[in-house]
Order: sequence, then C-alpha cells, then structure tokens
Amino acid sequence: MTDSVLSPRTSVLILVHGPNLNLLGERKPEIYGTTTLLDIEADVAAAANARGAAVLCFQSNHEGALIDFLHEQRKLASGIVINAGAYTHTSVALRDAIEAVNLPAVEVHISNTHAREGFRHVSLIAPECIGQVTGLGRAGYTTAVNLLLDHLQA
Ligand code: CA2
Repeated sequence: MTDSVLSPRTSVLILVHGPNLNLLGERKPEIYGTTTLLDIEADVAAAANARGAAVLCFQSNHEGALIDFLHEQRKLASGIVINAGAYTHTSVALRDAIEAVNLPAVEVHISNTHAREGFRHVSLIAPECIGQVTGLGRAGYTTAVNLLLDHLQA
C-alpha cells in the first residue's frame, strides 16, 4: 500500500470555511490576525496527522456549494471542523445540512463573536455541533481538531 492510500480505519476530517475567509491575512488584522487560510489548513492537517487522521479542506463564498460539499463528503468523512463565517448567523440551510449529514461537527470562530455586534452572538449551526471554539484565533482550530478526535476516539 502506498502512503497516499487511506487505510479503512483512517479518520478523514473535513475542514470547511465559509464566505470571505479566503481573504484571511489580507485585511482586518486587528480582528482576524495575520494568519492566512493556507496557514490554518496546514495547522489543522498537522494536528490531525499527528493523531493519525487525514484532512480534506474546502472554502466557498456560496451557501449551496458549502452544502453540496457536506453532502458529497458525508460517507468519506468522520467529522467536521467548520468556520461558516457570516452564514453561521443566517443560514438555516447550512444548519439543516450539518444535521442531515449526521457527522459530529465542531464550530470555530477566529474572533470572539460574543464580544462583537449582537447579530454575531447567535449561531444557527451551534445546536447541530458538539461544541464551539470562539475567540482563540488560529489556535482555536487545533483545539477543535483535538476535541473532534477525542469525541471520535472515545
Ligand atoms: O471570527 C470568525 O471566524 C467569523 O466566523 C468570521 C466571519 C464573521 O462573519 C463571523 O461573525 C465570525 C467573517 C469573515 C470575514 O473574513 C475577512 C477576512 C479578511 C478581511 C475581512 C474579512
């Protein structure tokens, strides 16, 4: 077997990013820091690989594309780390997709959404997630991976 072939027992996590997060590191460093999306994807892959899991990354600015990705990966993936961006606060459809794929999900936000505008205090996806990591910046993603793998390996 080559290294690129997953063993049947390898957990595959999906890392999903919503709108505007492709621009991380380019603007608003006072809120989102200077980390790029590529940096975050590398952190998540390293944290998952260290525990024997693999990661598939996806970002889209389109609600339907995020939902399609969750549907397409539902049989391959064991769990979801998701920063849905502004769709967190608005998308019943994304919430329903997380429920529909029936995979454990951890919600991540780089900024502390509870310390910002009132409309960011509500997460429509939170009830479909096993937990939420918010306000820890880049470090929140590795925390989320470890929470998810602890849950999967329990
Ligand atoms: O703090 C987070 O991770 C958020 O999910 C980021 C979303 C925001 O709508 C959520 O309330 C909290 C916004 C992402 C916008 O990303 C930008 C990246 C570069 C420059 C400007 C915005």
